[in-house]
Amino acid sequence: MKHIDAAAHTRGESQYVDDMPQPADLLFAAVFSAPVAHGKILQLDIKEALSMDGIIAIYSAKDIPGENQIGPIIQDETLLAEDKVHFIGEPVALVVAKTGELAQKALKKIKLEIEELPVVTDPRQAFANGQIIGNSRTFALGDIEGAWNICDVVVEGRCDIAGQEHVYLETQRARAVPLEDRCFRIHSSTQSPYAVQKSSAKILGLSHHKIEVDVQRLGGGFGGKEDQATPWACLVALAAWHTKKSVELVLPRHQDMEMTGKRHPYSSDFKIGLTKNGKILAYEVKHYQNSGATADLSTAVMERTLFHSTNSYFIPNVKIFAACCRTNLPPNTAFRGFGGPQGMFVIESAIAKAAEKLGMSPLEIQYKNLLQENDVLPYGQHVHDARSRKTWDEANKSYKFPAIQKRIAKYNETHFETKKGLAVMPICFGISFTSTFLNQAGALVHVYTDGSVSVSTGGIEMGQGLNTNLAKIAAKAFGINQERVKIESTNTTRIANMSASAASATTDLNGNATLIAVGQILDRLKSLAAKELGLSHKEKIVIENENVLFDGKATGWTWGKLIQTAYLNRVSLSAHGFYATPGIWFDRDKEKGHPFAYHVFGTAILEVTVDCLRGIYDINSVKMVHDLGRPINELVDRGQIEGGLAQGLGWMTLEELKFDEKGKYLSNSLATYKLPDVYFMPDVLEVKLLERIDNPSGPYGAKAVGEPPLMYGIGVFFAIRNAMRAFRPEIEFLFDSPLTPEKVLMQLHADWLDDLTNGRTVTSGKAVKAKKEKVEES
Ligand code: MTE
Ligand code: LUZ
Ligand code: MOS
Repeated sequence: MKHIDAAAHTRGESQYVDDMPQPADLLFAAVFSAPVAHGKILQLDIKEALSMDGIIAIYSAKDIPGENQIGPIIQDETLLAEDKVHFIGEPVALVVAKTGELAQKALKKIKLEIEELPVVTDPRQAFANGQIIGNSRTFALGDIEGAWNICDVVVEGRCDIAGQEHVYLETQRARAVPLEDRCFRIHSSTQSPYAVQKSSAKILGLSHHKIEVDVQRLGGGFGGKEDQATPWACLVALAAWHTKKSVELVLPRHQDMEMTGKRHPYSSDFKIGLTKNGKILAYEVKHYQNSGATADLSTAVMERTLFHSTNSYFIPNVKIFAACCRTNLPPNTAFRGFGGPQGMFVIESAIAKAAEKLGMSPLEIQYKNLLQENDVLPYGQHVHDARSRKTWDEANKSYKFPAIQKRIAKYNETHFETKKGLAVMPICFGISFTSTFLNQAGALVHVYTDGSVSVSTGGIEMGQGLNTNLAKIAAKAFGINQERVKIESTNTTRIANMSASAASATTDLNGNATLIAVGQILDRLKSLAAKELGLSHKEKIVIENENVLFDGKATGWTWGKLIQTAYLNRVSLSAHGFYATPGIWFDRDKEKGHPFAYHVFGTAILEVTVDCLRGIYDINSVKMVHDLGRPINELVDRGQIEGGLAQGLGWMTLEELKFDEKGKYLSNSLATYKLPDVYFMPDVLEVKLLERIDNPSGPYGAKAVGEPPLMYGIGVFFAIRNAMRAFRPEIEFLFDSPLTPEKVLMQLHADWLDDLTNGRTVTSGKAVKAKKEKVEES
């Protein structure tokens, strides 16, 4: 089965917020935001802007009728700035005009007088200043202090990990429509309709039931709309409240990039201790998360960093510290992996450095320490059905790691300017929201008298294929053709109090809720059929291919007949299903528990070629064995694996966020922020699925797929680094991402450049030349 939206997307017929027919009264908004990263607001002057033709109104904090507060976890975020601004791009005022162009024009005429305050952009400096959001946290296992003494080698280092733009194709946007009795309907490009409902109700001082949020689909979210779709929806709601007209806001790309948060950059210190055979005995890490100016989801993101700091490895003595550090940057937010990738990057760096010290292949250390059945993770959960080794062994069997290593060694002996590098990247990602209460979902299923089916859930289609999965789940559960099933928009009047579509758990949660709703209807239908057909064992009735069977034999009833009969007998053909993931919990006082329903495992092997004189590189191949359980729709899942990988590769290599020391964002367009394109993708991409084993937690045995494959991309950093080491083994390269071609070049030739700029004889240049001659000789 194809992605359910494939045809409509291809024809450009799929509707997004601003494609819906425009109401006659529609007005357009634009956001005026802070021009400096930290300061006191002295005066906001809107007179000139307000006098322009076509400008209807300009609103600021004082125009908010309810509470000016949209913080999702910690109440530290205003919708519109009050007396201070905390990052460049912080919303200060909202212009409402007859057209979007006019609204944008008016922004330039607004004057904001500000007394500037000191700006902090570095998380370590923020930490030193005591600018911490929430509490710092520590996960611990075993006896770390005792363990250092029994290690043969101890290695320390530092990582600096960059953030990442979401670059959803559809920028942030929302439309608010006033309804009777001071109610509002909001169309929002959000992963979390209930977050939008709650916050806009608070802003307007209304109860939740006065706000209806409807979401057809998103042109991508990637976490960037888990929480940060909310302000734009609140702003149009505010404008609709005042004007009593429909109002739409669409952020132009550069404003979207300036005003919204990104993946969190981290700066981390690690210390790792091993036996001389490569068994890891101790690991200590300190993570300084660059949270940006407000809490947003930072504390939850940091929590997932804690959970994934040992990736796929069992380490008996562990201490993991993390803190959210408040800086004057846009508030960073959810991004595919949600803090997990940062934690995993650091342990992989530690292993890489330890391997160099031990003169051992990192693969040897990785493999020796992979999780085994029933190993305990630092947060107290034992892994069950640990497929780390299984995916590694399967990948090794299919792709033959030793043969690749040998071929690469040979290549590097016989090539001077270009070097090849290899890395293996195992992943282990926990599935469930780490805040246990969020793991709940509802589904509302109607069967109409013609036998067609309507399914509503709290899940959001953001391109990931949720609706394709849900349609298949509902059709399979009913035993009917999939064409009969329609997946409705996500609407807060049909499904209440939904969690965000996030944490890769959307199909798990909403698919299970759908199965529960379908099960209720089926149960009623089977009781009726048993009665009408005079059959005593209703549990022997099944519906298959739209036919009602008893004990495997045809009854003569079709799906159509069954539904007609049910209707005439006044049997309810609607049901609401509710699902809450069983068996999960976490105790934040003890920092122990069982937070995840299960883990997703996999192993990828990545090969690159680096041009060591120019710094540029090619990704030759990525080959992996990934565990999908029993996929609902393999094609959709393969799309998620490839897309996630692409995003991970981009994060590690090309995508470089640039802020100056005053907190000004310099890479605010797609001309200055480089994304991977189809040419950048590996020449060879092989995805093998681990043999299909049911996952008891997933609908029909499926495993979540959305986020984990991104983390294979981390391997490309270490593959490039290995190639660099083949060229200059004497240099200790930094664990500083992204490893852009510029950084490759500068690190490979840093000493040479240093000699040049200081007027010294270029000694390293001579060394390189001598090496070239030697290789050519051989
Ligand atoms: N795939 C597409 N095409 N678009 C997206 O926005 N978001 C990712 C992932 N894959 C995303 C995507 C993120 S961050 C998550 S958490 C999951 O999809 C969410 O959907 P799921 O829970 O159904 O996997
Ligand atoms: N959001 C959240 C997430 O609130 N909790 C999580 O654990 C999570 N994990 C991944 C992505 N979003
Ligand atoms: Mo994804 S970061 O859970 O939206």
